[in-house]
Amino acid sequence: MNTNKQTAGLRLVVVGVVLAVVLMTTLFHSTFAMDKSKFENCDQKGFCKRLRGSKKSSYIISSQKVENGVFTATLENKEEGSTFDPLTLVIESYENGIFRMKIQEKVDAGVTLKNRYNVKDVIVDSVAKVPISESKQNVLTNGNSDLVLENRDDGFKITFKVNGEDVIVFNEKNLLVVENVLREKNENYDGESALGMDFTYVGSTNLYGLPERAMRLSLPPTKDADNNILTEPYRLYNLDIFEYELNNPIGLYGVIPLLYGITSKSAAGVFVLNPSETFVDIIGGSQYSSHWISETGVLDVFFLPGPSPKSIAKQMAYLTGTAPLPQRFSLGHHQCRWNYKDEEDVRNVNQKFDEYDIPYDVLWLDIEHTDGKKYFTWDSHTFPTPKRMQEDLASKGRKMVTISDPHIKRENGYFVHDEATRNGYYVKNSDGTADYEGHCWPGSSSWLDYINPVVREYYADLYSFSKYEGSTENLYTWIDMNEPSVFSGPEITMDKNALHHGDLRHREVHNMYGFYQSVATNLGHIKRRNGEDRPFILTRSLFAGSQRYVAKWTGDNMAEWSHLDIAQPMILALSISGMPFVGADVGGFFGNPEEELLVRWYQVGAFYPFFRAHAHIETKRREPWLFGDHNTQLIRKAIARRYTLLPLYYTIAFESMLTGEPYVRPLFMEYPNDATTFNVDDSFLVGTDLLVKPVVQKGASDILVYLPRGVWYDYETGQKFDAGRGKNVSIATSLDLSIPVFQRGGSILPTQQRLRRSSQQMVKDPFTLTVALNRKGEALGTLYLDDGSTFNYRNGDYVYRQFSFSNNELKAVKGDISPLILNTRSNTVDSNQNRKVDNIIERIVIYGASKPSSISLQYASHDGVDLLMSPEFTFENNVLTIRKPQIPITADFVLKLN
Ligand code: NBV
Repeated sequence: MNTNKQTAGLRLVVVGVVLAVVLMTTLFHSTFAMDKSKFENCDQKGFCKRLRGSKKSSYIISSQKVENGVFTATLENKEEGSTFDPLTLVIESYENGIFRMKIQEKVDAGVTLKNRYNVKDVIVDSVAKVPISESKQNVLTNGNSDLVLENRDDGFKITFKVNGEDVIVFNEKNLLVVENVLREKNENYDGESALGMDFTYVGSTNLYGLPERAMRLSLPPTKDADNNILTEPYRLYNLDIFEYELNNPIGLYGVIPLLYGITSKSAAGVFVLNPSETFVDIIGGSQYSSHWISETGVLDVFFLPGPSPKSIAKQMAYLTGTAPLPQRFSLGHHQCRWNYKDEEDVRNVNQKFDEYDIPYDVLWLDIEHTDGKKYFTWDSHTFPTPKRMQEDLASKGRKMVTISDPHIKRENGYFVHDEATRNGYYVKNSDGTADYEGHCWPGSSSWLDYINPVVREYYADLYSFSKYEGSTENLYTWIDMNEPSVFSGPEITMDKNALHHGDLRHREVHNMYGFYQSVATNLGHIKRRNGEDRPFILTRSLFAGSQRYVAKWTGDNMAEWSHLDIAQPMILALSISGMPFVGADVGGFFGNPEEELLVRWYQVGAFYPFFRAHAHIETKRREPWLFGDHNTQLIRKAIARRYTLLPLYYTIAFESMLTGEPYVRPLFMEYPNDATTFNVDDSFLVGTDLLVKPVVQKGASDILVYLPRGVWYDYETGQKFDAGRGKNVSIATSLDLSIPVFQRGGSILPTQQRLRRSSQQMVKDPFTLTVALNRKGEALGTLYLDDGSTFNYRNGDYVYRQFSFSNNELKAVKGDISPLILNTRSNTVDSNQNRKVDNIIERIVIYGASKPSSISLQYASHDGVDLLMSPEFTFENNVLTIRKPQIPITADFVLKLN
């Protein structure tokens, strides 16, 4: 009886516990969901609804002429009684076969027009125009690519031709619309001047670009070939979406309006210079097309000829600039959390990294470090001695980053608010009578109007050491919430009618608000030390061109396997669109990662260009030593791997500044003729030479990796994989084995193998070269070195080495940067390198060589004496290791395998 009662009681308890767990899990999950009711879709936006429907035009080209290398024409509407007004079409051209097309209302059409906003500051000054000529009737050429103009019965089309092949057709579907303020007005009218247009990507069913969203890299159609709606269109509108959902075409924090298509023969795309809210449909079928709908602005399109995905990246960089060489420390490992509570917390965390022998470079402070969310101040209770704290970090070669959001607390006596109010530096409300006000972290807030260059100067000066009290030269900046995020605003952002400098409505510049905060913050960092060192700034929002000023991360992801998985395509989409310095929160921002997930995230995060662990304030602490010894060791190993590769990352970043190629890239960028790579976005290449395959599945014991054509070597063991013309290989994996990483046969990688506390302590360390031979027994590689922080490289204060292996000889010579330079007008690097360094090469590892009988090494010593020696070597498991050759890194040498 008694036992029965007990069992019944126990059962009740068990049921209770189960119910509680179920309830908690549901609750937990229900807090983990994007609130879709907060965001509008295309149908709820008048302009999108109007243009996404069947609104078609039938323009034809008339009165065309080429004058002074510029093409102009009128687009006349063929249909009688239609609401479409005549338009002006202007086409010009730039170097590299780029065409630029602008379509606007014809000003002599007898219509009163509001001036449309012409974007500034995105296209760099160093671009150069190339005159257009008419090679045949209706064929415009710039010498590199052509535009063929054609009037058909139902309207005109323009075909972009590269190497004689059609690649993109503009207006094939007659979706060109330039709304006119007078004609379009009706009671549902919410915009003033919407734009619509279509592009067909000839022969392509793989379209890429349009960051930022949590999607696969190859963008799926949003409509089918018959124009049936499949999903919402892709949305290009900077938004702070709380707990964003995966595979939702809605846009996240940043926008780069680039969309290109590839086939196994070509790549070609369009870059649409428009910062207003834009929707893009991708229409499926045997070849995809895109339909662009912008709320306002100028119809301003750049046609990018490719012909390869890499050349598209270069053409974007040619137009919008490359990312400058970052501070070396910023390529190290960053430790962040919302929030490190106080100075003692910072001290402890910093110390623990040393105790556990885990390198890191930067400790980050989130919003709680401020006095009541007033940026440029410190909470005097928790952070009473910020300078001392930074100096303490600096004594170990480390830096600090503080956050600085764009909302300014409306509190009298707060100097930023007082000055901004007094000087009229805030964005204004819709009738321009008062400062725009909204709710954000500090409570009632206003937003600095970065669109105004005067405000940018003002904001830049806030970063001066005298204005930003408690800051030192070891302090750098994180700008968040700059979409801008406005808790009380429509769709959690700023009212579209808010007024900016120059009488601009917020709707006209929305997607550039974060861009301009980036410009101003960057300027502040340059100014505070009179240009002595390079800025380091991380942003959440961006627009095309932001790469010139900031690094970028993918915002508030979740501690879930699916988010670990999507991080790769998100990073790649930004990388191929011009923003190379990117990363995702390692560990996942929301929620508590299980141990396996955390370890897996570190293992791949260590290969992201920007490598930072971060976590939400309500999560459990998750510094690397909190998960048991074994996991700590695994995380440590992952981080250490990044540090050994720092010379490679730094070299890639330097080369990227000159070439415009991204730091990490999808396989198709290096293997564009291999169509299998088009849908591979779950692995990536670091530069051209390391293939990284993240493990994003719990409990995985083996994993399929696609190796493109050629020979690859397991980066750790040197095990050789002949991929023939490209093939899948199955690789054993476990947490202990880490994730698969392969070195490309044909490459030479510079590394530093000694584990230090931070990047600064590695400066004098010797190098290891890892040579991986291709089928011909050849390999190439480079190494860039400088002081890590200043702009002195511009005057030649750097070392750039080139290594090559062929005919059983490894040679080192001075590297030549001239073939890398994308645009000589924007190049600031002196090609005469003159830096003196004492580092040596302490080891050379060769994958793919056979065992030599002896090795000879020849080089000139510092004082010019010719040295000849026979370094020691071992040959084990097909890996040849040359021990202690001790060659000065700047010496030209020849190492011969006999
Ligand atoms: O400043 C707090 C957080 C920050 O930790 C995160 O990285 C940002 O993306 N911030 C967003 C604001 C609130 C997020 C819920």
